[in-house]
Amino acid sequence: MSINFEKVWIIVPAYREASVIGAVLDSLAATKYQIVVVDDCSPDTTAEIAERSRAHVCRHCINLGQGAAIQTGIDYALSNGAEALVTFDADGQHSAADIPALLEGLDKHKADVALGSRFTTGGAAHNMGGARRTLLKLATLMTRLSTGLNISDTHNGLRALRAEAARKIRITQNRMAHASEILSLVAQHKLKFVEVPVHISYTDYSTSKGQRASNSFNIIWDSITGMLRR
Ligand SMILES: Nc1nc2c(ncn2[C@@H]2O[C@H](COP(=O)(O)OP(=O)(O)OP(=O)(O)O)[C@@H](O)[C@H]2O)c(=O)[nH]1
Ligand SMILES: [Mg+2]
Repeated sequence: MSINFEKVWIIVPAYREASVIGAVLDSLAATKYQIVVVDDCSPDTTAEIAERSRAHVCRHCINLGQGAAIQTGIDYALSNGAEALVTFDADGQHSAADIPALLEGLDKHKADVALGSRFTTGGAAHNMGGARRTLLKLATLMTRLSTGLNISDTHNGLRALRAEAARKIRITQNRMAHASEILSLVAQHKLKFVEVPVHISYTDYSTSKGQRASNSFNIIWDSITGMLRR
């Protein structure tokens, strides 16, 4: 089934991104896709800025984490007739120019999920530090071993899902472990996936605000306790 691009929804989880979200939404507004920003109870003007764009805006009344924000966006998009969904960070690290290739990945390969990869041929992680690269390579190896999926990247927030796949992938990990959970669910439901090269930028802003290496322990802990709860 080919994708009706007007029924593609871009899901933008956002927390304290007032200084960059305007530019991110401008880059997305130039496309023909539908956009939903999920403001995760930001104490700044993230939601107000998003409301001035053509994006739909959902607001969490308490801060829950990126995983929960994505699940809210998925629910909203599915209830508005989405045929495909793309998850796209609000902090300026993702590029709208990568979205057509992700959707083409779904279309051409009849895939359920298209996973963005910084580390496959043609992908890039601009200005990524060496320590983070090593940590991500290690995390990718762990994900390959735990899920059996032959992937080159993990914890990459740029991905596309068909609506049927998004209905099967219910995220219960509210915080950052959702990225591993999504890959586990892809394996569990035997969803067909394809990797697509994408470009992720590491700016001074994203590095100062983004994830610390020490948060890896929280992600591993959340993943283990999440698996035990299932
Ligand atoms: N950190 C964080 N981000 C959230 C939250 N809720 C939504 N987000 C959004 O989730 C996206 C990813 O968050 P980041 O902290 O940048 O995580 P990351 O991109 O995986 O990690 P870095 O590569 O270090 O930037 C951003 O668009 C955030 O605005 C939250 O509670 N905490
Ligand atoms: Mg980031």
